[in-house]
Amino acid sequence: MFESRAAVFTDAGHPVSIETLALDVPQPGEVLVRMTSSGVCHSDLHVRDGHWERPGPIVLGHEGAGIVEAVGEGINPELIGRPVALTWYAPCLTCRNCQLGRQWICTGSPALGHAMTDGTTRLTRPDGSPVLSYLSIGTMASRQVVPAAAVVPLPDGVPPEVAALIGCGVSTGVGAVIKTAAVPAGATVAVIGLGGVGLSCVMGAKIAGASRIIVVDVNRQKIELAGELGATHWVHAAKDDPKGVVDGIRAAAGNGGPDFVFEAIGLPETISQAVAALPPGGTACLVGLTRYGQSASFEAFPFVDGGRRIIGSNYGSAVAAVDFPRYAEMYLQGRLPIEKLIDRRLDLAELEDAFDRLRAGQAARQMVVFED
Ligand code: PAD
Ligand code: ZN
Repeated sequence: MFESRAAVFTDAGHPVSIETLALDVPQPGEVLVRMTSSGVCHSDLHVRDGHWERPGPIVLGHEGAGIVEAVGEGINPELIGRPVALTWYAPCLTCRNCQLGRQWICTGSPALGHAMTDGTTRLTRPDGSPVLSYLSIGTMASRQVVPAAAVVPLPDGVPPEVAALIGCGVSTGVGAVIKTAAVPAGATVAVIGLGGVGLSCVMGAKIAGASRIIVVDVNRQKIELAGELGATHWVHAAKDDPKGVVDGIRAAAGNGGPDFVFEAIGLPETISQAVAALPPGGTACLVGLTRYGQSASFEAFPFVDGGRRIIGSNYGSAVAAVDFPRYAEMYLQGRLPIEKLIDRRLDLAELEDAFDRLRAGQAARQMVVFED
């Protein structure tokens, strides 16, 4: 039995509690990871604020990296001591989508139940009651047991925070551009919303060789950071002037609008802006996740008449075992400056403050650091 210091979500809209939980040893097909870093992603905040129903108590966090400390039966012991990034969508490898190579929309992932593959959890409170792990990995914990399919070893030399960011924001944003939308060199790209995900879309557009990269945010500091990552044009969005945003994107792109628009916030109004900014033949790629039950709208006639497209991108179409090491390699070559996303480092105890800053759109990526 181990101990784990973890951020536990129990009730929507209430602060998370920092608790010391008991952690059982890994069972067959499982891996024990000592966490080194966990990013604070807006998806954790969606859960914390009750936008998505999630069963409590559950350890938050899904963008993490660590060192393997122990393995269960059937797992290669050579993994012990290896630095790994964690995928928040451990594939079942047997459902139809996995068989088709589309692990990012696996329908049998243990992540759907926020538990191990057998549906049970390795974490308990002192009274013996079980605690779930968000998306089966609950990375806001000093130690975790996770399904082996969630663990991806990375090449040497990748810092823990960079590894953690590859686990969600980077794969989601870079992958949306280079995998889901497959943006060709020379295309024009706009990105609406510049959090960890949108800034990663900017990095992806740069790698893809986009000719113009237009960025949109309400926060000027985010726009400046996007400039360091490759943005060529910007629109400072005023929340009360949606048409001004659309006009600004179109003017900056030329040719009637950008070939691709990536929406990386998840608000109905910015989704509508993404579609409205498209020229004929353009593609809106929706990356931001809304609250449950929300719809977005667009004017149907020009959409059809102009042969426009809308696509959804989950996890940047990531096949973690293949794509995580690729992104890590690009980081090591200096082509993905992932470290620039790091806004500040914090202790788990400061998580509510980090959520406040994220809610206000102030932070790029805030990283929880775990002391050994
Ligand atoms: P974030 O909160 O760090 O970034 C959002 C950005 O949008 C901030 O920079 C805000 O200033 C900006 N913003 C807010 N409102 C507006 C507006 N009206 N106009 C322009 N800019 C605005 O979030 P994040 O980057 O962590 O996550 C973004 C979304 O992506 C969020 O909904 C998250 O849940 C989702 C996500 N999706 C996937 C996926 O697989 N599709 C994975 C991970 C995260
Ligand atoms: Zn995330």
